[in-house]
Amino acid sequence: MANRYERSQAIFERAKAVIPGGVNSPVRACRSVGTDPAFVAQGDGAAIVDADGNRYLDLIGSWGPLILGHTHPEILEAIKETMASGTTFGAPTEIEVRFAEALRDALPSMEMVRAVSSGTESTMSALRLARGFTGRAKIIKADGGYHGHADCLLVAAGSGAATLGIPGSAGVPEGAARDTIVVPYNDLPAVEQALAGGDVAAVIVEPVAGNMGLVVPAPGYLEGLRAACTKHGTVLIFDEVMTGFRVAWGGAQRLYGVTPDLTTIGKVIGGGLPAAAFGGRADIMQKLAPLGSVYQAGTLSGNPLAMAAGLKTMEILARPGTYERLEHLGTKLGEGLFAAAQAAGVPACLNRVGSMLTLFFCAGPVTDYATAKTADTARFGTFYRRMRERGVFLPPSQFEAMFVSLAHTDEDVQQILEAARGALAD
Ligand code: KE4
Repeated sequence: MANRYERSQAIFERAKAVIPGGVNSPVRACRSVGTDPAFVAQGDGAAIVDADGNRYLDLIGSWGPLILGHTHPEILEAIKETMASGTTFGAPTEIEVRFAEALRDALPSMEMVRAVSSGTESTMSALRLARGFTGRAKIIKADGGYHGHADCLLVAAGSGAATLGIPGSAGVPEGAARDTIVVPYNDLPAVEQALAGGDVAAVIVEPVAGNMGLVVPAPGYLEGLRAACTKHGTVLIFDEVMTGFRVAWGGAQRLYGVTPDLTTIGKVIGGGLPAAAFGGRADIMQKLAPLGSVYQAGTLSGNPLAMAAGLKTMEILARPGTYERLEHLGTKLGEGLFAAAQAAGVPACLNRVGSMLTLFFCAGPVTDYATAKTADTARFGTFYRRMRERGVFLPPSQFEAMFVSLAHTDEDVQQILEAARGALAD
């Protein structure tokens, strides 16, 4: 049988000679699902085509940004139009103001906004700002929460519930980790215990967790974080890099009705180009250079092309029926995947909010990282490989979320479910 990955494999060999692991972001190497990556050649709405011409229905969506699907004509047009005037200036442009105004209109808690070029930059900057505003050193994050790769965030949970972090990566010095307290997600008493220790500048949390697989906030959890942070004068940061404009117009703060002090946001708002942002209470944001004493900067921050793609994306998402459609697709896919696992007698549980979802290969419930880790990752790897053979591109990790886009049709969902029934029967 012809090797369906011949070209991808040849490119991968070249890639490994010049890029560590052959990829520019580790998860893309597919190491946790026991196969090599397919190199993508073309996006096309809900689908992608790899270097060997194999076509897949895409449930990665570039890890969230492509809520409109690939090669959306209005997005490409907006970029082309903007490009005609230039690509970057290193000087302020009006489109950056429109972008900040659009974010503030959609998320009123973002009274002021600073644009950056990645989610990591947004969270790293927001944490420095919270520390500068409060004069405090400690930060609290959830075990299994991912907020990008700034040193103070690459911290593993120490032993016990609310203990000081230990480096979660080589190269992170003890000093960069020791002020980070790691607590279990959905565990409010652990946060209150950590806050009671004093000197906490910020709590940073994914209001819907997407980086341990999808985990939903327990009833009252977000409200509890809000009250506890207010009581201790600690800055509450909602990391909406993944949930912003994904789970609702605006984000999870609108869905759950809880207002953070700062929000970090990215992915969807870049429209497929590198753009992210952080923002929130004006009294905090005004501490930022050039107004205040907290330094933060970026050569391509507010890049006009990314602003154009992001603004057009937000404009399209604001149209009537958008989130109802995403909810419909997410429901169909989630219910169908769970039913397919049940029919195959495979222990599984399905967590979903809107168009982001995860099928965990364990009976569940999955409510935090400890329970997520009980999932059968070997079985997930087999499922991933079987689905790719059947033309469906899943995120290559049990601890990631699938994303459905507005480009997916009901027929696409049925095709995915057909593939899942086959893959699970194997
Ligand atoms: P980036 O620096 O990768 O743009 O954003 C970091 C980040 C921050 N906050 C949240 C909630 C995020 O999900 C992310 C990035 N998410 C991962 C996917 N789980 C990006 C994929 C990758 O690392 O290649």
